[in-house]
Amino acid sequence: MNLSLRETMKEKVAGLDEEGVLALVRQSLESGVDPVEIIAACEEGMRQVGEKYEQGVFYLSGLIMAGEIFRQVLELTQPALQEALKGDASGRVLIGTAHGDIHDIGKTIVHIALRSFGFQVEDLGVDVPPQRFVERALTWQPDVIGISGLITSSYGSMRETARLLRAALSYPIPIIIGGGMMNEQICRFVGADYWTNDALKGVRICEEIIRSK
Ligand code: B12
Repeated sequence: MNLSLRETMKEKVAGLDEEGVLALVRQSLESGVDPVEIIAACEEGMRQVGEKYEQGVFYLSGLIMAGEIFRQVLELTQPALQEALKGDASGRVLIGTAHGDIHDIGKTIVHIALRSFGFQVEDLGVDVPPQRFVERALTWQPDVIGISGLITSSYGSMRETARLLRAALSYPIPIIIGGGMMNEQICRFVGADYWTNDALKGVRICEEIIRSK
């Protein structure tokens, strides 16, 4: 994707220009632009929407609109994304968004990417209580747990989820946390093993975990 297309797409998302974004995405897909790059450009636009919300330029309705725009971008790009991300990985990944958090766009991208690469994925949805992760992990015995969290107030429930999982499972379960604001410090606070703010990096971490088993 060239720089000007990337900038235009980012600006259209940040400007909540729904029709403009969708037209540009369609056009880009038709001309063979990598769907991963389309998602990345839109993700940057979403970050700007968040900044505008923080600055008081947008209200909650702006976040809602941005979520709706990205949902449609995902719908449009999903077939090309699945085609682009093929793999023959094996392993079970249990994912969900932390208790108290309802953001699910990033988690859905991770879900699509993991499945496309060949993983079995079970998605517990959003606002998942720690005990629900534990119950499902006990019956399904996943190889990896992935928890998504975008708001600061979700870090406590991520930490509780990790604590309960470690206490309940008879094997050491690798835990990855993901979301735009993740960093090493949050990872340590939560007691997770890995963190990322990039779905494909998450897939690579899962591949590495399975390979080293
Ligand atoms: C859209 C949006 C919403 C939508 C979400 C719609 C939906 N269906 O998800 C709605 C309107 C619901 C919403 C609500 C709120 N939001 Co909001 N939202 C956003 C926004 C603009 C974009 C998020 C997004 O989808 N990004 C695009 C995706 C693709 O990126 P991503 O999630 O980071 O995912 C990528 C990676 O991180 C990674 N990843 C994500 N999860 C995982 C998991 C694993 C396992 C792995 C491996 C990887 C991985 O893969 C993805 C692809 O690479 C962000 C801004 C931002 N900077 O993120 C604010 C933001 C997250 N929201 C924020 C806030 C404050 C709220 C509200 C509290 C607002 C309110 N007053 O009610 C509520 C919270 C509701 C709740 N209890 O959860 C703040 C959080 C600040 C904070 N420090 O806590 C942000 C940062 C905006 C801001 N800058 O102020 N929001």
